[in-house]
Amino acid sequence: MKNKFLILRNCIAIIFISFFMTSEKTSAQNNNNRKWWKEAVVYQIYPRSFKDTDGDGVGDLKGIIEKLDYIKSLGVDVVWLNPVFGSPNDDNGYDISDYQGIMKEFGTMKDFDALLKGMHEKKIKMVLDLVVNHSSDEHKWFQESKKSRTNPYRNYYHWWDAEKGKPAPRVSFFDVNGDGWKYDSLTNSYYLHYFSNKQPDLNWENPKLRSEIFNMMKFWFNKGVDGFRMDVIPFISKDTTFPVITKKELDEKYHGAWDYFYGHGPRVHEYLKQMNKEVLSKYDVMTVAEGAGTTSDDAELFVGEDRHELNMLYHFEGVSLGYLPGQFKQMDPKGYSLVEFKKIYSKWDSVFAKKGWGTIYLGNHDQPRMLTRWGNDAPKFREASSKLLTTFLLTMRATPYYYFGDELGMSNIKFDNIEDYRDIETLNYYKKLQNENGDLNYFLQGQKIGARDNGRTPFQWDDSKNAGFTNGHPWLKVNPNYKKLNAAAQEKDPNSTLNYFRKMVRLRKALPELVYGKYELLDKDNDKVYAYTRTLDKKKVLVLLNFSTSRSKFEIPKQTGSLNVLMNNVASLSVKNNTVTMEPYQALIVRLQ
Ligand code: TEU
Repeated sequence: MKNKFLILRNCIAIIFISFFMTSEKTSAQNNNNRKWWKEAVVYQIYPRSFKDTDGDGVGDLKGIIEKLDYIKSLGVDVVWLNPVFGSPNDDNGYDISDYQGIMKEFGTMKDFDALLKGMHEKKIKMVLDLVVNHSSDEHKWFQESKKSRTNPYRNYYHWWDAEKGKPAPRVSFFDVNGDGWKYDSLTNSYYLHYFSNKQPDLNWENPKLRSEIFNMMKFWFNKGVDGFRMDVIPFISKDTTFPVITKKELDEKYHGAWDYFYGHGPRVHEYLKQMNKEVLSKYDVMTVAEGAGTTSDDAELFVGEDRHELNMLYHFEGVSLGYLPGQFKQMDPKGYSLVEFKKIYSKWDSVFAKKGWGTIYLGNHDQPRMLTRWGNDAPKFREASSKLLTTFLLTMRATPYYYFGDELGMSNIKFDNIEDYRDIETLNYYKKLQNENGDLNYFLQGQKIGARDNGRTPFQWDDSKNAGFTNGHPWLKVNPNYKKLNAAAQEKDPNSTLNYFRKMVRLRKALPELVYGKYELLDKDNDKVYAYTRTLDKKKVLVLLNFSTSRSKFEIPKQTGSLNVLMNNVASLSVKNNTVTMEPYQALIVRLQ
């Protein structure tokens, strides 16, 4: 009897141990690839528009400090701040004149240190913006560089001596004439600028410049900063013979796109490897490449673990969908195709399924408000479609980059007049069109959807003057819908978009399958419903998103018992025989057996 009991006990023990070992193995496999920055939800703050405390109409660091409890209440782990460094603000901080100082409108280094400390005390990490493809022309390096051809800083930038003739054309994104070279009579030379002529491109060929940048990065990491988002980082390497690029060559080799040409410089990966070896590998930090000029074919070269370069990359393929080809940010009157949308995000999931890691975003400071662009800002659909987009962002296999104000369902301001715009991109494109006798009206219509300023209007805190953003005159108009649409009102409503975002963040944190699980697209040709599953260790959830203004049916895999619904963005649920009839913009997350 005793023996029998022992055998049974041992058998149970063996079964238990082997079960434990297999489950250990699976979680160990996952553990190997687990990283805090994969599990994080990143909240992007455009400091200029978040909260002003000194009445100059521009947000500041003290304003962010004041709102730390709010940020914490969202449940996010990381805050990415757009550039906070010394800058004359030709391009709102993307033109840096002092990499180790704070922009005077935003405050002082003391404020910065207090902000970093305050965030860390609340267990929120801070990511800064690294803008090193170019500096400001007011940076002391450039001020020196332009003085003479023999100045020690001459080679910090790309100069072309005019006696060699005009340099081969390069396109500038923000230049009034679209010209990427600017002539400087003082030294009878041209300098290169891919963006505005106040943003000269830095010369990464020069090892001294590289070491200045690496030291500057160490300065911030030694302060305790947790990572960098790297502005147009694929553009840093140039063929400095500046060969002629013919239209034919551009079309055949570079998909007809200047940014693709710029993103494929000869030494970019060598530079990033050096940066990794000398700086990044020495700290536990996260890095994300703004992947301008890259495609799914070369993304892995930047972020594959075996490459020792960067952690994550964000692509532009998703946010470019729906614009008419060859035109500047003009929406296709038919809107965007959901089938194409699914194709793009599914393809990018597969890119990072084995190597590297992706990001997901639908809005940022260069984009219009996600609600207007990807959802529906008509009053009837605002709330549901805003929650649906939040559901999408927080259920994909990629680190979500969530743009401040989207949790309220903020929408495009849609200015009628050019005078209301502040963004250099819009203003200079307008001037360019004026010079060319272009159709200004058509352009302004397009900007109501596409302009960057739509995503930069001040945060709507409450219904007091200027939405509680400033006591002064806001640098950019506040969206008049703030009277109803503001954080204070949404705090009080358990069903607000704000509280929905909080719930979604909590759900993502509670279910590892939403972070690491395998992604599978269902019913790919359905042009109304975006459906996918996320599976990890036999745990499976189904995400159903009705991206349309009409009721849509969707057949779900057969379930025993009643449907286990984890999330529903509308009050009702209609299921019959495994067919769900979804309300316009309904989003559901269902646990599958
Ligand atoms: O944006 C890079 C970039 O590719 C932009 O040209 C982008 O395509 C454009 O804004 C879309 O309208 C980065 C920054 O995010 C942006 O704010 C800066 O203006 C730009 O670099 C220059 O630093």
